[in-house]
Amino acid sequence: MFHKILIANRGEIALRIQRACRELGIPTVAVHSTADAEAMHVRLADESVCIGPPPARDSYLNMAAILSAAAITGADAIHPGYGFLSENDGFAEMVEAHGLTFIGPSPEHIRMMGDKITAKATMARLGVPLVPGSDGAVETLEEAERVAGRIGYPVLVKAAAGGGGRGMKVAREAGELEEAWRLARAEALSAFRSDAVYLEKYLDRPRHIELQIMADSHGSVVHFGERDCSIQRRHQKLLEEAGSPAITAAERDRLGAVATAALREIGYRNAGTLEFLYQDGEFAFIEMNTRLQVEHPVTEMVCGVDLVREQIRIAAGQALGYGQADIRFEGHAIECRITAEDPETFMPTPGRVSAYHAPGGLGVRIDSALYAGASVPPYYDSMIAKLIVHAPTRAEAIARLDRSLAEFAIIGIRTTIPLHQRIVKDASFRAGDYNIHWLERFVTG
Ligand code: MV4
Repeated sequence: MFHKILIANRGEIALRIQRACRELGIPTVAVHSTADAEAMHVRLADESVCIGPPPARDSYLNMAAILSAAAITGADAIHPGYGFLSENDGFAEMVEAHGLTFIGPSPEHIRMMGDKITAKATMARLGVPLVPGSDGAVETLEEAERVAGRIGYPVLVKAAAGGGGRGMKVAREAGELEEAWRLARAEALSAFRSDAVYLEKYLDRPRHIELQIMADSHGSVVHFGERDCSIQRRHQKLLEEAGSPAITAAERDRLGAVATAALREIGYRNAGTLEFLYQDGEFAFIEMNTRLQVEHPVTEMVCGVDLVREQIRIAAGQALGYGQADIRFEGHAIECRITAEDPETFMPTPGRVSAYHAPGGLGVRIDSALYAGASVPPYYDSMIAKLIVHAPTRAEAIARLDRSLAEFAIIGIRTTIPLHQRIVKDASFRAGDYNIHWLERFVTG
């Protein structure tokens, strides 16, 4: 097992990783920018190192500073959390080149899934269902026209290096293709320095359902079920559920079997998430995330597993020690991402939290680095707390969420708690009747 783990992240996820380390008896090193000198992830770590000024590119993305911090503290492994360097194959490679362990997949697998075209081709070869589309990259407008003619409009032009919706344009009919083609390529080039694009049939009202996978370095691969992440706005998720109100246990088992077989075949290691669109009873793979995700707690609550602990054990070479048949799904879990944003305009609201009171009681979990007197800096992601509830049924989880949101007091800055309070009272949310467009209409209408 590792002797000391450096956590290359901040906020709630840095705390989450520290908690897993502490339960495994492993000391932790926190890194922080000058803006985070008083942050909870620094206060609770065994050791801390300041790695630079507030802008992320000078601190939490500063690979040389992070590797130096690991060297001077004698850490033998680095957990990247999510965001920042978590899906940077060059960083994973550099960590290993310095004789340390990167707690995550191999650099090769990070690279493979970072290119959506390679990711799709790999999954297609292994029998995972895809959205109809181009066979790989589309090089010319003429080729795009041919593919669109074959799959039928509407189509989406997507950046190979894409993610978060950037470099993605819809063409509803043939007359819109040239414009979508040009815009997607230009946006891809400026955002990702690559103008490689591909085409897909546009699904107009899908749900966003993802499957949690865990693989050890001995060939064992299991899944921990799905999460429904359809409640989102501008590619930022607000609320996630495990399981999805839209799918049956039989559909989960079927998808899980195909996905785990595929990842076993490519020798994938550590945590991963396969993203699907689900519409008219069918799953279509779109992307794979090669990191721990923000919403992992809902999966932990229904499976009773510590996913970060599993990541660390696997990175240390340990076997999972259980199989798919040992994994049971119990009850229902929902997570609300609470951000320091105006609940109507979504403008960031950084500042000082003068008073703080978190909800509690049976089936309530708060993952947050907030405390009374804490400052929310303007430089980073605005998520300040995750409220996770677990109950035997979805209806009971919603009741628990409703009462927990009413208990939650974050004073001094505006937050999205009032928006979450409205969502949980909505009839169509309660019916589980929503898709990826639901929230946009809810907040504007
Ligand atoms: C799609 C789609 C509809 N049809 N692909 C958005 C970002 C990237 N992760 C994939 N995305 C989408 N791909 C086809 N063929 C709709 C979206 C999409 C979306 C997907 C998941 C979660 C939220 C979304 C919001 C808008 C669009």
